[in-house]
Amino acid sequence: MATMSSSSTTTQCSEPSGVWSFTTLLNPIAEVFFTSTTSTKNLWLACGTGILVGVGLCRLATIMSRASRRPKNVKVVYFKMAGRAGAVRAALKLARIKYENDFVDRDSMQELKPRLPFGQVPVFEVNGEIVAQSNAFLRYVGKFSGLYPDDPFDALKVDEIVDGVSDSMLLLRPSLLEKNPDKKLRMRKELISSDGSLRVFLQNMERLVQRNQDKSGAIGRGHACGKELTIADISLFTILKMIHDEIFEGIPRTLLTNFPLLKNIHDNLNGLDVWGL
Ligand SMILES: N[C@@H](CCC(=O)N[C@@H](CS)C(=O)NCC(=O)O)C(=O)O
Repeated sequence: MATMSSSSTTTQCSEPSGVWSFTTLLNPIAEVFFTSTTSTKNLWLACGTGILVGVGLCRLATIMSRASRRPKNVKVVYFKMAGRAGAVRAALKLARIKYENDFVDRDSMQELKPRLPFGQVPVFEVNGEIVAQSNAFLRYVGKFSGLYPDDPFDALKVDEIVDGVSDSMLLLRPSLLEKNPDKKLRMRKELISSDGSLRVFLQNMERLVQRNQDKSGAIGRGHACGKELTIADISLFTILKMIHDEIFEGIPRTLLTNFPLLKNIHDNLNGLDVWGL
């Protein structure tokens, strides 16, 4: 009968040949360290400590340099509503960056138009310069508040949601511009019909959030991607809130009950005291 010898135990615990592992990498280093003389060990320790201190100092320098670039005063030029500026205002509040609202109406907008980079609002005044594009500005603010990941892939996943939300706003535009109230309602009904574009957007977003949450392990924690609050949540919240608050006649808040993860994100963020103008 075969007995389990110490050599068979070793064989069982060793890595399969040809497979890279962390221990394969660390073993030669550990071997050198533990067979070294005391003075060599001290050299190793000094090198390790030096590297750690260096990395820490670099990180501190990045944080300080970023802090020194924080805009002192920002102006948000937009209508007196959330719309495409709601997420930016919320992010500015979370980043504790002071801002001022410069409200426009349809008339003043026409006057301003020739001076706006893309002839549209919102625009943002920062350090005396006018900058357009709400998502670009949202990312800029997110970088000062830890709401936008440093890791390029995590940032890409955040952008995927932010830009998706931006597209969904375009779906509402034709019915917003429609003057005839009956036609407006018909258009809204169409948007949320079983294959209507707003419903399909919400279905796709629910599925994406589900995949993101499965991957991050933060299931049901009320975030759109990753484990922390990001500008993806803030951006997504703005459209969910518009639906929840029934600001578009003909689009009822009950629509959200079909999308439990999105509803959870709405409920999770609704308590933040950052949603005003
Ligand atoms: N991509 C731009 C879109 C801005 C946009 O569509 N602005 C609308 C108001 S929400 C506008 O200025 N419309 C007036 C026009 O185009 O003349 C952004 O996100 O900032």
